[in-house]
Amino acid sequence: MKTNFKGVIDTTFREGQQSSLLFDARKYKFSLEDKKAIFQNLLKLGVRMFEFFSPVVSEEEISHFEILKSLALKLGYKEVKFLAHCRIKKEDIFSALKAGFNGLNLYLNLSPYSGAIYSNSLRKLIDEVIKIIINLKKQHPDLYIRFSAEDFFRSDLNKVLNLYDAIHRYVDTLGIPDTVGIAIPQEVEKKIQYLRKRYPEVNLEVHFHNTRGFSLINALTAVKSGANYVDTTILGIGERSGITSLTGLLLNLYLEDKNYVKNYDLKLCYLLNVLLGSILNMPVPSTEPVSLINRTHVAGVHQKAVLNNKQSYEGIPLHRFGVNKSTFLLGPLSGTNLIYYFLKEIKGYHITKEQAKIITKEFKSTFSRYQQINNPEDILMIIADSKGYQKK
Ligand code: HCA
Ligand code: CU
Repeated sequence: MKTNFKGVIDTTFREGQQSSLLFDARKYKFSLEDKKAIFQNLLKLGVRMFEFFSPVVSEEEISHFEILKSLALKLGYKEVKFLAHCRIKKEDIFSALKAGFNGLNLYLNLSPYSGAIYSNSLRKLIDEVIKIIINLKKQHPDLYIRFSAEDFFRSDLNKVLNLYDAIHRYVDTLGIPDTVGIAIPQEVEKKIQYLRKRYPEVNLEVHFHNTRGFSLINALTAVKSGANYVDTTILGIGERSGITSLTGLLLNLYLEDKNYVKNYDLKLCYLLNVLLGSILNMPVPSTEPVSLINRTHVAGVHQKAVLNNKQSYEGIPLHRFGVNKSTFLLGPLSGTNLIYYFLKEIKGYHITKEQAKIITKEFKSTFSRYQQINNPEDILMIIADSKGYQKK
């Protein structure tokens, strides 16, 4: 398989910290301990590029970045890119270099909604950007530089192309962010293929917001159309409805072709989702592909079928992504098979299938009477005990 895809750029520490879920969890930002746990597990998974806030945001962010950088070295990870998300402004760039970043994710908004072009002519803007970038490369030849025209999909394509034509020789990567999440896959395919042809030598990085629910399909489409990097966060958290989910993307790339994700230890995916869920004090959302809920079965006929053959209602090998078991929710929709299995194999009652059938009938018809008991399994055992069945 010929692919341009080189990997994900994780921005949980930058875009992710702009998520309202941190406000809901009354955390507002990650603690150093949160960041260390997230960082170490992302490294283990195989992530090697991390985006951070511009150091001008706060002294605390700088000190956390320094600690994480030395942690990576201590753990023996040498080829890690630490990318500072900076406005194309001298103060941001200077403080990022001073703090010890080895890459800059620079950005500027050219869309009609930003005002940047109107307060300045495009020619003048391009000259300024190019001067800064050429100087940077001259003084720091090893510095990784990415440049993004923010709100790419609402910007005048010709204006962005004028700028990208002028700078593409001097940067490592050109960014294509869908800042407000308006792009649809057909447009993504067309534009990425076009940019790929126009700039064959430079990396293309994409960044999709999930406003319309398209961040995952847009990212997948971009990779298939020739993009090199995709920005992701764990659980897709980010500004407004967030961006592409890291594990959701890895799963979908795997289903497309295993070679895309050969550098990732996929079985750590679910653990990462659970880790962030625990930090945000919420379960892994049902919209996440790599979730236990995708292996949880409720209807009796489904439960019976899955007990015989998992593939009957599980279409994706989620066990490869760390979701190691199927779950059956016992409730009034469950059938004899599951209740027999549960009482005999899990709880150790000496019962026959016929006896399980009688218990099931009673369980379904009397379930609503046990309003003070929250756990359906407890109700089931009260009924089994009332019949005098013995446990092993
Ligand atoms: C932001 C906007 C941004 C930047 C993406 C990029 C976006 O919060 O500054 O630098 O490529 O979605 O455009 O996240
Ligand atoms: Cu963004």
